[in-house]
Amino acid sequence: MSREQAIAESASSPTQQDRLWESFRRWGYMQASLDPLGDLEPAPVPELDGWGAEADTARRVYCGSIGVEFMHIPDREKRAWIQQRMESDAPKPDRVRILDLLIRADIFEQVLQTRYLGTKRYSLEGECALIPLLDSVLGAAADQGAEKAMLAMSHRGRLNVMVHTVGRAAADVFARFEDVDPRSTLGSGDVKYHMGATGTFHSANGREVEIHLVSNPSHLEAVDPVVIGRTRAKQQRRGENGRRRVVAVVMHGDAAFAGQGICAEVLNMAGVEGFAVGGSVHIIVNNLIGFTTAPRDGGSSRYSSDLAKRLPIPIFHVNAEDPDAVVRVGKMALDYRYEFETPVMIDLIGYRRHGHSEVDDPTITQPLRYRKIEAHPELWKIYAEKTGVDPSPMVERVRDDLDAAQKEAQEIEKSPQMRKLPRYWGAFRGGKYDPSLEVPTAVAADSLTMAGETLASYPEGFHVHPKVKKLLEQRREMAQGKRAIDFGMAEALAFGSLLHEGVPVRLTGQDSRRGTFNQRHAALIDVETEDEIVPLAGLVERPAFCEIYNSPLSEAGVMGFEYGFSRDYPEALVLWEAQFGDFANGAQIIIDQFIAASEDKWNLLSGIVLLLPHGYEGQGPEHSSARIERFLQLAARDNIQICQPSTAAQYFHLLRRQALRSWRKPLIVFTPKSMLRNPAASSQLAELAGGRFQTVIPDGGDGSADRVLLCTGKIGHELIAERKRHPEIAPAIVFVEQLYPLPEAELAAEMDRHANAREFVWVQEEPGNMGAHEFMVPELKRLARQRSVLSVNRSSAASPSTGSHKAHEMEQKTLVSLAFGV
Ligand SMILES: Cc1ncc(C[n+]2csc(CCOP(=O)(O)OP(=O)(O)O)c2C)c(N)n1
Repeated sequence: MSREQAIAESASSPTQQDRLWESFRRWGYMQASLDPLGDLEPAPVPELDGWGAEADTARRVYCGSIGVEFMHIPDREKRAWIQQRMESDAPKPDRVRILDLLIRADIFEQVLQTRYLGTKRYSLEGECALIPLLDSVLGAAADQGAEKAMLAMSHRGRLNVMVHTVGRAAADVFARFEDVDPRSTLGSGDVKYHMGATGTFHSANGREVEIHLVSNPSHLEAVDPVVIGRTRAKQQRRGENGRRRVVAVVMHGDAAFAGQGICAEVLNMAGVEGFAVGGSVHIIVNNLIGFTTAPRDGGSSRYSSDLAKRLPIPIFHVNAEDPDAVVRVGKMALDYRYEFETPVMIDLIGYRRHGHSEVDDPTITQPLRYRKIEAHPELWKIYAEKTGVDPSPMVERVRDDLDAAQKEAQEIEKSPQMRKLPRYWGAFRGGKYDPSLEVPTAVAADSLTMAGETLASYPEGFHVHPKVKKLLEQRREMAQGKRAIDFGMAEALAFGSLLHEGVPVRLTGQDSRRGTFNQRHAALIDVETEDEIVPLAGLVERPAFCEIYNSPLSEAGVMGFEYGFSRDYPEALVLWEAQFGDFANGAQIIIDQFIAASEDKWNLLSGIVLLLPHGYEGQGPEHSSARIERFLQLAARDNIQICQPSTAAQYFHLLRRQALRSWRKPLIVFTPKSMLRNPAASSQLAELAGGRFQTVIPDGGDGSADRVLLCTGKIGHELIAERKRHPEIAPAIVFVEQLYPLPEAELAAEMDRHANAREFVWVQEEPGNMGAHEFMVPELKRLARQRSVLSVNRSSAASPSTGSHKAHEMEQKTLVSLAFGV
């Protein structure tokens, strides 16, 4: 009986033989021969104790250099696919090509080592099979129709991949070791093993795939959601078949994959509609060590990849010292991704020849393992011997090529450009703010009224929730100018008008479709059928698209994804919303390493918007503060914009300004909660139909006040309410709507207008060690021209606010009284 027949029969009558095969399919990976140094010993699995010819065959298939985990996949068709590929004869490998790549990879590292002794390069030696693996994955992708691959990886082997996979000239990489032209990067830039690179991969059968290796910070795995978001954007740009045309390949370290939570966040997003990319290819470059830490201290399970079992996807473990098996796995994994559009996981198990970096001595912590490694020959030597292919001419050629490249590098005067920006970035710029960048953001009143009509309408027979129905009626009146416009409607009109002008809008966050505060209702839900309609879709003019998604309950993963999306859709308004602003701290790495610093480090721009609900309303320490102070600390060289619009019209103009200006800078918006529907913060239709975003809202008075209160956000409205109660004090109240870049001219003009003012007071709800206090007070002192600058705030505190609503109210009252000097 053929094996196929046996498989078919096993469905109806399990025989002993079938059970034996089932055991090997299920557990074979636990005894597969995966570790070139033999430290990862076979695990005892009684189900695999069978003997005889059939057991030997099954053992050869499932316990050789490939160990595959796939029996946890509930879908029978997917299991059968893997089974069929594993149990068929292996395709014939191109051994000359494989050997050539192994030699290139190894000797490249050795040349770096001898020429640039004492510099860190994070060698790939011990894992050189990564290069033929990528060759196989990308070659198979090209055959499947991929025209672009987005690669992400950390330090290990990055320079090697740049040359041998991305196709950058070795001379360009060497030039970075020569460290030419340091003046060009003083105070900014990044180390060579973090830089991105663009190039072309050439497959064995002559196809080409454009490659982009994404710039990457030191924080391991932080780049993962970024590359996925970028892939999604590039797929979306291509429209039909985008998922086949662009593929993401994400490489991980074994310690990092096991330890970094963001890996779980990214895997969890893989099948969610708003974030799916048709499956990403993951490769763990598994050297069974993390810096000095052994796997037993790096995680609680046998394989670094075990996290991936949370998804119904295959995990291929492969011994990095069997290049034929490695190449086979690469193609199998890639084909699976194309067949089923799910992620696939490859665990490439090898070793690390040197210390963590080459200046590090590994024999201090792993003396026995490193004794073994020292005696272990390079992989290309083992492979040449095994295959009988003569390596000598190849070795000579590679050495000659690299010698020439090094000479060429010494001639290079300026750091070579490793990257090319796509054409769609042509219309946008970064750098310093310049007022000539401003564009009109107002929208004609009749257009707003028409947009409002669309936003408030739904098909006949659609059963809207009574509360939403009332809101829609109010929105219609708002757009007709019969009722003041609140924040929710201002946002809908900003999105709607942009969509109508052909600007795509994408917003994600937890519960963002309805809105945490019941304020958005981007999707209307039929209360009888749960069918959904998105009124904004009625305003979309091509080439725009409108995507508003609820996201998984993750911050770093989702924000990283949206940052990535914004990198490849500069013409779109891309927003990430926090449930409450303080939760953005779960994504602090993305904020620090990408959003705030990517222009400085990599000269890469993004127009991402973070919407962070902020305000002291007695909800306790964790729902009050979006940590304005942290964003202000990150602000320098006009890298980001930090704004707190205090009215609906201001929010409308701010969003439109962000999309319509050609200046691409991340925008941090502190958004309201209780102020969402507060009449004091709502606006008239005319304020959207005219005007623009005001970075400072001056006091409405004649400039004669002797006390000027300066503030940002909700507290300003409370100060205005207090002034109504105390007309005898009547301080001027100035709203600083944009904290960064600081609108100096506007602030100075307003302060100078109050020529008689004795004192300027910065008023904030946040404790003195938080909020904008430490940023604003020195700036105000500078602009006050010798006049007194005071501040009123909550006392410095370890946590943002009290947990007691009553205590909050007392504090708030005192704060306002102090501001008034009573
Ligand atoms: C989030 C984070 N924590 C710590 C470090 C410091 N660090 C850099 S590499 C490394 C070890 C990584 O081990 P592994 O993921 O196995 O990759 P390998 O270097 O072995 O290829 C550590 C701890 C870091 N870069 N990022």
